[in-house]
Amino acid sequence: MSIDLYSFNKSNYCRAVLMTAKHLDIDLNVIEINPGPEIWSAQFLKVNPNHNLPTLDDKKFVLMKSQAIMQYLCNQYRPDSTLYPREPKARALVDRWLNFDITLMESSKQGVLWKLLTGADPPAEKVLAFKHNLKLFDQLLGDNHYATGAQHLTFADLSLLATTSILLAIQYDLSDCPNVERYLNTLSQELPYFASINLDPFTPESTTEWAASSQKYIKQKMQ
Ligand SMILES: N[C@@H](CCC(=O)N[C@@H](CS)C(=O)NCC(=O)O)C(=O)O
Repeated sequence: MSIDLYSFNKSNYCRAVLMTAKHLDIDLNVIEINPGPEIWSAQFLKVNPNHNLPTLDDKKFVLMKSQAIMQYLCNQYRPDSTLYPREPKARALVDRWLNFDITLMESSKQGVLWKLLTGADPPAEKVLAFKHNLKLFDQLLGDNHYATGAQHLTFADLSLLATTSILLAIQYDLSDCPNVERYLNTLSQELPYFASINLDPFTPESTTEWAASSQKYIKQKMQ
């Protein structure tokens, strides 16, 4: 029996899980779902009444929330992987970055992706909040090759890369954040699965299609 992942290829949360599975060499049966009306189908609601993506179904063990899924895949199938180190301080640094990434992603959604997802300009204070968080990311990252400062990749990197790679896809000006720019450029070259998971889903045509369907869905929900 396969491990099913209900996923949407443009979602940062889903891309973080997909990179984790690739890195850990775990085979997933990916079921692509559009987070519009499709997530309200009776079939999907039966699997996840909370109707969000990613959702993992490992032989009837159903799990949502990307970070929990990443941790589960590692703990269950590759407990010795350095992606989620066991040593408490090393693990705490990963967990701290994962928490920081939630803030970064939320502010990116409201300050950068807003226009694309809703068709409306984001409020100025949301744009400022995103810029502030990105700058903070730049400062916290410093010269580190990997986010935690360890000599190896961790979940923190996969989550942060999934969040910030959208900035590469939309050619966001990163000149104010040289550490983030270097980090993204270096790791996007280093990780063999990076481009296919994080960049390929954002062709101009499919991004336009995504924006149109998201804006239509949001309009319908607000009526
Ligand atoms: N914190 C959650 C966020 C998941 C999330 O917001 N997923 C979006 C797709 S990017 C979704 O499914 N939205 C539709 C919905 O929640 O109804 C995670 O880490 O998995």
